[in-house]
Amino acid sequence: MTTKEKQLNSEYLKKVIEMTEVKNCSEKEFIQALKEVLSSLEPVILKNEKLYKETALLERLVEPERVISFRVPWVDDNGKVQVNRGFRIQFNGAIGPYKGGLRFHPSVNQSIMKFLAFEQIFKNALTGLPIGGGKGGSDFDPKGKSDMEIMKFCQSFMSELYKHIGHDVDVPAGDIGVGGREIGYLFGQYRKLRNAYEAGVLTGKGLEYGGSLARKEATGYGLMYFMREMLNANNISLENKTVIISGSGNVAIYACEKAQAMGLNVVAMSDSAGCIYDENGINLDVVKEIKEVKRGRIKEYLEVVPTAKYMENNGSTPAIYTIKADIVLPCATQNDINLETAKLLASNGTVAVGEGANMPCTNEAVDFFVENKILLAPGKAANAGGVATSALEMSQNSMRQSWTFEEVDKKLENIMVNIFKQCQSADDEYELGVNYVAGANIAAFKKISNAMIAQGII
Ligand code: NDP
Ligand code: 2IT
Repeated sequence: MTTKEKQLNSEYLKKVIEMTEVKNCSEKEFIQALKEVLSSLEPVILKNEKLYKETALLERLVEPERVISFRVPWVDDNGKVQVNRGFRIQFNGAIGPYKGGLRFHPSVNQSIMKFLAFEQIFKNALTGLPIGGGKGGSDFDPKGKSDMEIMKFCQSFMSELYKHIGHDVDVPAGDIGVGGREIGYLFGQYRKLRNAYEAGVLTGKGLEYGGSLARKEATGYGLMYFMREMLNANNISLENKTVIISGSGNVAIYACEKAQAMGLNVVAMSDSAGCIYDENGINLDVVKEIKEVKRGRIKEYLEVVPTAKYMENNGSTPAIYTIKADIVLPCATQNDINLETAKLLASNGTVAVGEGANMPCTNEAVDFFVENKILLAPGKAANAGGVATSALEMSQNSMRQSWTFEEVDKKLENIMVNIFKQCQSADDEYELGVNYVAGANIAAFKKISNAMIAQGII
């Protein structure tokens, strides 16, 4: 039980949390996300408890509008039939068409899909753009698969998914294991099945066929814009700061690129097997070549930079978090930082943590950071630059125009500055004491709850 749960005064909130735990008892990540959000909403719930109760606002908020699960059969290069499970969770469409990525990873299950879709509702509301919350994916493992196998899988996945999506209905994009290559195959199959060129049905597309400049960079760049705002607001200078970044995928690479452009020294990056430590600063061109071109492992960095060190993961704390750094950017996956790791970071002098990934800190780690005044930029705010730029891609597709890199980047920067302002305002209004996790949840909730109440009991 986290500290926040123990202190709840709202009977309505307590009842809803209990109910959701019973109803979703086998879905631990979903329950974790629900508890983090719901328990932080108490100050706003108490102000209007009667209305929320009468309209069953919270009971409706925690129940997805639709959960779609489907079979994905495909034939591998050896002619063997493989069967995976596909998902699309259309969680909340009050603000706009469902919007959120697709994750291809063997760990994918309904609980992970629902936690991601639930977080996405709040994240998308914070962007200020008209997008509802959704998420999807499959337990398909892209590692070690040939290009042909990836294509066949994507085609089979889309053969079912296409029935449920559309540019005004639900707009998927990438997430772990889904990047430009996969979006290309998915778009091709959608176009063939629909016999129409509906560019806005997917985002993260290639630049040749409706993609937006700066979408690839957006999540990582946006994270650093948010970090800059948060550090400035708390009088912490960016100068001479060292950074470690978990992961070495899309988010991690472009967080590193922007951090370096801001003059920060990024000394470590990782993948699920271990991390590289280069005290002179990571050579990002080498990482890009390994990850974006060769689709290799992070330890191959040492083949080009032999002075760097490689540390393999063993034990409950990923090796990267044993490295001392002022700023820590978890950009890999959920629950990467538990309480023990959070304490280790604190003892190493970390002043700020920026969640590039979705829910990379356990609830106990979140509480520890907040209580110990380590600045925490919550994922649903700090990594919203990706989906925000996806929404900008949808706008460009609707207008049949495209903006320059600088135009999109500037809009992204403004959106991130505005998201930080919303977190700060909620923090001030509810006297949260520098708690941007609660600030983000409250700011997003206000918008979503107003939209849901205005639209009646649906
Ligand atoms: P990628 O697939 O490009 O990269 C994922 C990275 O995380 C890889 O380095 C991968 O290592 C590592 N990783 C994945 N799963 C695990 C695991 N179980 N344990 C340890 N390491 C792991 O994904 P993205 O960069 O797109 O996504 C990273 C995070 O950011 C996710 O939480 C995603 O939900 C979130 N996010 C992504 C956005 C986007 O626009 N792409 C937007 C907002 C959030 P390995 O190769 O060894 O698996
Ligand atoms: O978690 C996320 O916000 C994403 N994976 C991006 C979603 C999107 O629709 O661009």
